[in-house]
Amino acid sequence: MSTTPYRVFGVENSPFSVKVRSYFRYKGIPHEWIVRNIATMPEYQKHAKLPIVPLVVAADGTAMQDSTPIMEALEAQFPEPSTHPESEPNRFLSLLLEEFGDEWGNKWMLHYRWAREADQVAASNRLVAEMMPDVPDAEREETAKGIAERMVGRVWFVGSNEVTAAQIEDSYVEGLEMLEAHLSNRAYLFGDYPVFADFGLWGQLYNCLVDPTPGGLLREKAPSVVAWIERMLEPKGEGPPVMTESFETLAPTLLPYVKRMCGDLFLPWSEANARALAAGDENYDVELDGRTWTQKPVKYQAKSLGVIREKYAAVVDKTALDPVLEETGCLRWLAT
Ligand SMILES: N[C@@H](CCC(=O)N[C@@H](CS)C(=O)NCC(=O)O)C(=O)O
Repeated sequence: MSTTPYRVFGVENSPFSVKVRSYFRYKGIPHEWIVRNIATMPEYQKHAKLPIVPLVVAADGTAMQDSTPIMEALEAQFPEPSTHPESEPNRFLSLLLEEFGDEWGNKWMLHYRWAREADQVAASNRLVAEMMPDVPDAEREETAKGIAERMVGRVWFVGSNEVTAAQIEDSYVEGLEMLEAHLSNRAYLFGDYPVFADFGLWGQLYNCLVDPTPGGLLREKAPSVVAWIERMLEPKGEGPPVMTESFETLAPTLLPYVKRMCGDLFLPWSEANARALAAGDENYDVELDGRTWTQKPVKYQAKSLGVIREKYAAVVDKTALDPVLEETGCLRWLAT
């Protein structure tokens, strides 16, 4: 039995794992980070109900999976320092951007990781080094090649294909440029302290930074985003103990990002995906920002759209929130 209260099974190369680890670090919740590899697999398998990381195991053996519910459960138990902005519209925008980071940010990360040879080689070698440290040197290259081949065949899952590649990459670059403007004069997305939005988006961009193509774009176009990525590895609050900035000072650079990323791309995509899944379609096409997107429907993202809609519905006083969601083109996808 471990003497630390929480064990976090994860992988450095998994955006959702590092997201949860940074959350533990920021909150100061005692935990042990356990790399899920061949050696730790039997212990992992004793607790995991789904074959995914992160897996968080409490001292009493309670197991948790899925990064957002994990953070919500911990937030209820360890409310300070809070990782939610204290009022609307900031509070809900943080939840929306967390969901955006998890689901659209994951398209950036996985697409770039497996789209070009240079990134495939870098990523597959990192995966072998982290998860199969005992593979003899002579077999390393072959093993990495096998991983790359398998993964290249699987990125359809996030909708990365010949039709969508340009839109994924354009949204990455546009998103970085907008985030650069936003983060050039603040430490975290909503001011001096990290909130759910930071953790969700960060896990994906932290992983983008280590691959040659997306990492090169980050360094070239977004030095303030790189500084934020580095800060978020061990996040600490900065400045006076004010939770987040006022909406008015965030809005000029935050709202354009929410509009382009969530209103024009992510939410209409998520809605089309959920519709196709409900209709039992094999494949779907949707017009996103004037371009055709095509992919097979995926289940988890339909469920998480339902969850963000429930979170929207649960906002008791929507007076400050609805005009902002309307202005950013998000309202029609959330208020159903
Ligand atoms: N929605 C889940 C997604 C977790 C997830 O997709 N994890 C990936 C790694 S980033 C995974 O475990 N894939 C299977 C594997 O690596 O064995 C979450 O937020 O935790």
